[in-house]
Amino acid sequence: MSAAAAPQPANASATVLSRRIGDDYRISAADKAAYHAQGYIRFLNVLTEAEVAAIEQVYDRFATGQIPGMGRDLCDMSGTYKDEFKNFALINAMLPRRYMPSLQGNIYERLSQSIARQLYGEDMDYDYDQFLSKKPGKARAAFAMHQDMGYWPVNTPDTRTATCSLAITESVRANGCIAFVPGSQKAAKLVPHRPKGKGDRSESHTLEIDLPPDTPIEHVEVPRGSITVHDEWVVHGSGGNTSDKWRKTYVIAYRSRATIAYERSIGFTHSHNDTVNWKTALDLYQTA
Ligand SMILES: O=C(O)CCC(=O)C(=O)O
Repeated sequence: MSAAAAPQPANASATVLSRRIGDDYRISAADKAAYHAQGYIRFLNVLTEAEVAAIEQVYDRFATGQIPGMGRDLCDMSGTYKDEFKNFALINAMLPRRYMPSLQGNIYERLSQSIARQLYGEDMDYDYDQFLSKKPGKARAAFAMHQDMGYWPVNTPDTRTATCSLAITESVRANGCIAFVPGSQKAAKLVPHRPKGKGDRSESHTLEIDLPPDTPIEHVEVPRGSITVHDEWVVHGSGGNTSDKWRKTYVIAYRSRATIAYERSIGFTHSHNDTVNWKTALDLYQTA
């Protein structure tokens, strides 16, 4: 006689979706697999309106140039270090937490750390943060296509990275949302990067790569309060802002404790004021 089938709980076959539980953002197995397959993922509506509004008040002090003493950490990623702040199109405030320590421990930090640790393990810690703001009506406010590894020391042994981007405003094609080449992270290899414009890195921090014209690109549109995450090898960038509204993004990247310790020991802090004493993608490109 066969045993009677055990009664199934009502939701036994229901798919478990990614969801927020307090300061934790629980990633579903399907989303985790999609992240590793594509090199990026989006999580919709993670922060509440009140949480984003509170962060935006601080954010706007950087985006309007009210924080003194940043040197090259306040620059235009679509221009040069010589540009005057009033003429910036893509305002990049590096390391806002360094210049305003009260940002430490905010709700986005707590949620994004939970995301990074689920994707890569409990040794993932805060590495750097960044505010990226595109002014309205600035077609030139594009972030050139690149791999994040293109900007970092190339000899770091453990490259694992989860870079989280919180949409402080909605992020859509018209205001220059982030765009990825799906699966381009799979080779885990640097493609040649060159300095943007006239080719002098002392004039501009920005690097760029050439993509074949038929390269598939996914533009990832998200509402305010959503988070996208990408890895260190995926090719990505973003277009200009042709809309009449700002695009504001709050980036926090997580890397392993060992990697952070190693990179600090060679003097790399992600500040544009660092003196570069390490091998970069540019050395590879110039000697290629
Ligand atoms: O959000 C963007 O426009 C690009 C940001 C980016 O390239 C990055 O965070 O690595």
